[in-house]
Amino acid sequence: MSSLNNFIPNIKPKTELELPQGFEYVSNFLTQKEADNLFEQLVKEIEWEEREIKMFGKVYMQPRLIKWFGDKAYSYSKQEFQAQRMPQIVEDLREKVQEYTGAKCNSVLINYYRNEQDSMGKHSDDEKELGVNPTIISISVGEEREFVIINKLDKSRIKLNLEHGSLLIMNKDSQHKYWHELPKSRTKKGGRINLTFRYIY
Ligand SMILES: O=C(O)CCC(=O)C(=O)O
Repeated sequence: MSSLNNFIPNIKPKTELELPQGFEYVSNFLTQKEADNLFEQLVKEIEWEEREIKMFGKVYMQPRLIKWFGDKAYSYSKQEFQAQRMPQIVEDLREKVQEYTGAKCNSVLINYYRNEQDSMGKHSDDEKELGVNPTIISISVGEEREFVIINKLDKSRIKLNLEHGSLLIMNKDSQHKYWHELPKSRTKKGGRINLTFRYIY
């Protein structure tokens, strides 16, 4: 039986945040219980990978653990991912996400930020395999962390706390106009898992 309730609860996008066009945030996409359960199961069941990344000719360990699942192989930031079937709990979440957004997703990148030192640098999800205006759907569980949206033209920054059980949609031309990042935190943080569902062509 699915661990996720197919009923979409009283979800209201946080319009008061005045996010730029192409961003929509929903704080309570998952119930507290669903979000707790998802976090615990993913920590336990996923075979997390620690990967290297090359920057300015040097090799570093990525400051987070990752896992990729998808119907097709994918490469991003010079990382290669083989096609791999989603575990049931992730499959259930994909269905719920697709139902809410109307977008079709055939892959998911999962990031596990172990503590305040783990992070993701400034980037946009604009690989050609994602299509012209990709829809990226991001689910966060675990510790709340700050997510920063940076305007590519004027470099202005919008900060958004991604809460336990929340959903963030990035679509339209958002990947062309903005970068996003998940900076290290100055305050102590527990674990956080983020799943970004995408469609790979
Ligand atoms: O952890 C996050 O919220 C950001 C994830 C992200 O930027 C990505 O997977 O491209």
